[in-house]
Amino acid sequence: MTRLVVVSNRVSDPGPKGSAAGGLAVCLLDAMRDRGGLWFGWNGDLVAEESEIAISCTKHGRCTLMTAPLTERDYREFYLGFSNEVLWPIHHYRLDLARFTLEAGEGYRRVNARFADLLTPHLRRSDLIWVHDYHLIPLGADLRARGVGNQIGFFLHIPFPPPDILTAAPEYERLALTLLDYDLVGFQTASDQANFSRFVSEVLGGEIVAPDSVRLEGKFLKTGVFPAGIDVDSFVAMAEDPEGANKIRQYERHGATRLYAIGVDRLDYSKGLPEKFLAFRRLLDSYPENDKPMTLIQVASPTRDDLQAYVDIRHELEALSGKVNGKFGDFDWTPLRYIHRSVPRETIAVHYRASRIGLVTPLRDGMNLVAKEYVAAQDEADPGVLILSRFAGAAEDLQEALIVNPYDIDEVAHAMRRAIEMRKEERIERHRMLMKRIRQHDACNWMVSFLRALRSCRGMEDRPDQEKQLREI
Ligand code: GDG
Repeated sequence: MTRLVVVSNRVSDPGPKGSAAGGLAVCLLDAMRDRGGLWFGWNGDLVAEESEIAISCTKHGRCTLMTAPLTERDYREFYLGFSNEVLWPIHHYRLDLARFTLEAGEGYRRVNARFADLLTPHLRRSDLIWVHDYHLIPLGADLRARGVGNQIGFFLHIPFPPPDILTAAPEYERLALTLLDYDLVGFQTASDQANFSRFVSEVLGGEIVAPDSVRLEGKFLKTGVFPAGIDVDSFVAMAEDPEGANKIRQYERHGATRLYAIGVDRLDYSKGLPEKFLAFRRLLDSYPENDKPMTLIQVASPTRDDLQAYVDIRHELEALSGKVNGKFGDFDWTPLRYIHRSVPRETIAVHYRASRIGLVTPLRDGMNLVAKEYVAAQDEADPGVLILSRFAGAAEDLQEALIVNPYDIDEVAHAMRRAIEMRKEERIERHRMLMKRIRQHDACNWMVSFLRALRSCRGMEDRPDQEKQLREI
């Protein structure tokens, strides 16, 4: 059978099922446990010198994890610098937050080239290679330069913005050209795919052959839309855990309100957290004094806190949550429970289930798996309501959510009020449709449809010289 080789910046720890963060990791691990495969990437460790970099391999059933550390300099230039201070903000339409330096660009190229150097000797002729996300855009081209003629696919988890935004990034043209070395490039939504095709035609001077293919300088590239999903059944099981429900009942007995809204986000400026807090404050303002309509629980797990933009947003949220609690809090009520640490996945699942509202309001998001997890966790006989930003990729599919513009504080506050007052029959009907959609696009369908599309792309026969080189490695 064809071996699957997955390459991502970080490799997930394959703990017990359900412990990995994100349905993506869970599904990839499940699939690789079943069919065997190789997962290559950074193990999270840092070393001082490049000469100290060595590959380590661990076996988990039929799945091999092959990892390597980065140097401290790589971490600064490749990871924090180019990946997270250039590509992340630009792909999330935040040109104002992008910080470009020559060292960062050079570090990005260096680490991608090194990944290719480390991986190439371990590849087999028939491997199917799947590269993930914005850290590794040029990896396909780096592998081709080393004679790798296998089918190589790339999936972008984050948005692909319109050409006007991307052209503000120095070097983006060169970077986008490297995408043409893949056989298949996958996007979360049709609008990301269309933006990419426009970039190829308007900026690079290529041709849009069809909505799912472009041509440039004799290279032909297939693109596709593959919405990322979650492992629905494992999430349902976690949310239904009776012990979790007991815990919730205990603290409900001590609180002033039984209605909760929940938000779970990495603490990232793309997630629209200050706007969410302001909308919640607007909701509380709209009720008569002394009414305690709802508590907002916001888990904001720490992320990339070596970067100034992340320190700034943390300070902003601390100030805002303090203001809301200062103004509306009471002896028996903390209106906004802001949790700035990582919480176990099982705890998140039972809190989704106990919350009348799932408040998912990013300013821009590739997909947003939290929206899908919230839906999966609901009690189908008395479900909560998903409020979802129109700028999350998930909104292309989850139309039965209350779709909002996250910049419009009044609109979000109004949607919260509507969700509080929504009759059970309407909640059940909306939830039934949403459940159908998240099952249609679950993690396994995402992976299977991507790999099927990749396999049907042109193969080695197009590159006989590269095949020869590969044999010689
Ligand atoms: C990228 C794209 C795209 C969060 N806090 C905790 C925790 N989480 C889990 C959530 C969810 C995952 O992390 C976050 O996934 P999202 O999809 O919401 O967002 P990103 O991390 O930005 O992911 C995104 C995704 O890739 C997949 O393609 O949807 O657009 O940006 O699973 O539950 N998990 C635990 N503790 C926490 O405190 N255990």
